[in-house]
Amino acid sequence: MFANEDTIAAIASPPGAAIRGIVRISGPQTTRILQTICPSCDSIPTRASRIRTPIELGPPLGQVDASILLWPNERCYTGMPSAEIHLPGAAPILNAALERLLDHGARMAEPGEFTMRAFLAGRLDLTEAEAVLGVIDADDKRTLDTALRQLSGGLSGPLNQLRTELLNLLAHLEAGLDFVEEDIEFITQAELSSNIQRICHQIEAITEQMTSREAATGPPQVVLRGDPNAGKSSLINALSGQEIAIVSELAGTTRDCVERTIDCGGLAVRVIDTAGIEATDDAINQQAQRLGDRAHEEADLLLVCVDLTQTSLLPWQQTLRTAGADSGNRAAGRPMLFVGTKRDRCQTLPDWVDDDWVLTSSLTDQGIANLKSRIGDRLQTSDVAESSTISSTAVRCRETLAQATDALANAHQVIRDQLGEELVAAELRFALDAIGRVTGVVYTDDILDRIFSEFCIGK
Ligand SMILES: Nc1nc2c(ncn2[C@@H]2O[C@H](COP(=O)(O)OP(=O)(O)O)[C@@H](O)[C@H]2O)c(=O)[nH]1
Ligand SMILES: [Mg+2]
Repeated sequence: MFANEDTIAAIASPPGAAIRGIVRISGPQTTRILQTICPSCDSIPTRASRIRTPIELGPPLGQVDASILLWPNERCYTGMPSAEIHLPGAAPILNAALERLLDHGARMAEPGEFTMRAFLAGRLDLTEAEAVLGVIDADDKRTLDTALRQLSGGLSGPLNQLRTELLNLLAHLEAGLDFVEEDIEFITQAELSSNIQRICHQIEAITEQMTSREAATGPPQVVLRGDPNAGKSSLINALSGQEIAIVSELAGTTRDCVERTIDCGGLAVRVIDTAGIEATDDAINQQAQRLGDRAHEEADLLLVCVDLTQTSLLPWQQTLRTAGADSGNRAAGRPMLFVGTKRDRCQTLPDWVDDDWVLTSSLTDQGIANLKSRIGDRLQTSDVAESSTISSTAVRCRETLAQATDALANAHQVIRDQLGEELVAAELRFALDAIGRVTGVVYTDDILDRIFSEFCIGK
């Protein structure tokens, strides 16, 4: 565990050249250390302020102009005196400034230590701290949105609400225990039972929501399916703007699944090209079919590719089409988009094409940008993107929440078996403790270590 009385410092801006860089310092010695490196500053303000002053970085740099944001007391993110020193963003300058702080008594911050102090100071709860990590790590817009939603209390809000309700139930129950001789009842058994059940179901729903997010690690998968020669490999090339899959007029060219991550309307998406669907005796081709089928089953979105020069829809295409129409374009639970290919080769559109179809030509790039935005739209509105939990929180919390629902189920059983209210109260306390561990109302060193060690230094 980190020593909380130390003064810690680190470079807080990302590595690499930038106009400005930030060195952060936090701890009881903050103002004393600043005084020593700001020779021309007569006195350090006692209120939050911005100070423009040269700071002394020693040879060969000498004095460099800095802008210091200072929080001299505990009314700050980390709950103790802190400052951000804004400097020109060159690595030698930032390193020299950090070294000066270390020379004068600060210690190098551990990864995540600033955020951990904010948590210990009650500025953030644990799910919010993990959201800070999510914001730092987010590599696409969707992850960033999720992290930001969590930061604004997406998970802890409902859980804290349930925790308060449980605390109230427990208070009623315990009040009843105090007056057991007088036979005063503060809450009826039936009320207690139904409230416990309701809270239990709500926690289960939250757990389910988190699990769906956890399953969606990595970008959503978009799988190209269709007959041999439908133009799937040409399409992945057109979507990625690169020749990554072999295109040929010979049917059966694609055997391995070729994959590429593509930006679809701000969403990173894994697009996978597969072998054309066909019945076959050839062993290699059979394996290609199995690979294609597996990708199909794991797809978040299927692109059903149909050659627009075809005279009619084939039976399997017809089946998907009907299934799609019946259930909002979902067949066997898979969202799908119908893509007409080789638009440049057909003069008049066939009658089986309707407004839902995306029409493309990989030769002229017609419809390719539209296809990307349609893919982005479909995935952004799907369940995958809805949940407001980042996956590190999901992993940590699922088990703990299961302990809470187990305890509540036990409490319910204890009431039915009339085993006594003391036992019910004990189970409720257990459930409260578990929920508290998720939001960090109750925490252990082990949980803190696990979460904050994932942060980068300076955050
Ligand atoms: N004119 C035209 N030909 C295309 C288009 N897309 C694919 N083709 C041709 O159709 C044949 C099969 O393409 P390919 O991408 O290998 O199909 P796959 O078997 O579904 O992967 C090749 O000869 C391509 O050049 C297109 O948009 N326009
Ligand atoms: Mg192919």
